[in-house]
Amino acid sequence: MREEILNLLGNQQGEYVSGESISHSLNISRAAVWKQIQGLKEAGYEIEAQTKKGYCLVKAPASLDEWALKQELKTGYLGKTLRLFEELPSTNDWCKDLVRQGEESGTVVIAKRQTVGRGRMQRAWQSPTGGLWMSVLLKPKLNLADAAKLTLSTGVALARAIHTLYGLEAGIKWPNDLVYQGKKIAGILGEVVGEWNSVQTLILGIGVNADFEIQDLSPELPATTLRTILGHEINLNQLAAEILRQLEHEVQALEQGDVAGLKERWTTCAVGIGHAVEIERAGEKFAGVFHGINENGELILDYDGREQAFSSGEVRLRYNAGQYSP
Ligand code: BT5
Repeated sequence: MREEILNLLGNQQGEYVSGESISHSLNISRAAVWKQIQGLKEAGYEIEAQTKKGYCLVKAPASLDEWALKQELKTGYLGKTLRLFEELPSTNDWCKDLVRQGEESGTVVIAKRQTVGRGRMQRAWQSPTGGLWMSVLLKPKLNLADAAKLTLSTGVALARAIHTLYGLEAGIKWPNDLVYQGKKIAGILGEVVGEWNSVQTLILGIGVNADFEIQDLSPELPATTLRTILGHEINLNQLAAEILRQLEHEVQALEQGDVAGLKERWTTCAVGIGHAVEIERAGEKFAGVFHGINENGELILDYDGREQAFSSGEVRLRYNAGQYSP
């Protein structure tokens, strides 16, 4: 019912639709229409009401809302099936359950807050209300090696979405943290579900510190939020839709074999290339110069005059400038 009313109002956004025509179209009483409108207002919809004219949808909410997100969505298949929750332990874990139930590729799970959000390597991810905590379920037409590159693609999609919407130059810290002036804005957790040698399903978990203030995170974290940086409200529906649009584009590019293009786009968004860094692998430290990534997505370190490749699962990267370390 809620969606039907929104569709009626949304079809003529900015214009008035009479209560009588809504009640007639949906076969409900005028009082029921009024009640639904009150509910929508409480959910953040700006709706004007005039006695003679009826109701006019002025603005959809900036907070997460399924109808509003779908209006913003400009993808072919990503997010067409959307599951939005008030709270989940972790959207990645919920997505894994969906995979077991045979969910289709492109489904997106979003929670307004997470109670046990996860980072990589069993690290915790703080997920207060106002963030964008989202997992994308994908069955890409890729082998395992290429599918693993989708976490790089996701980083590119995030950086590009943030640049497109806000003109903000956030950079990717290898392998796929999004940072601004050394502080983390977003992180990605890519997980494979299924057999090791033939990728069946991939879950791309995306966490963006979006529409909340930095005080909502532990003070010791070298983190920031889009709202703190930009000083205004962030429309989470618009942000989610733009990330999904960019991501769909990246997935298609990779499925068409454009690994070189991905590497180039990733490199353009990356921070720290050409700078002194320190890599830590199983307690061993390697100080050298960050030379970017190879086509496998591995970090290339110029170490003692020779190039050495490191894969993301096994190392930590620190910029010597001391700007950022997780
Ligand atoms: C990541 O891990 O950056 C991946 C984060 C992925 C989160 C998304 S949200 C939707 C989906 N569902 C989930 O359960 N997870 C995904 P990593 O690079 O390991 O970074 C983790 C570290 O970042 C922590 O150990 C903290 O130091 C720091 N951290 C925790 N919460 C943070 C936050 N909100 N902002 C910035 N840094 C944070």
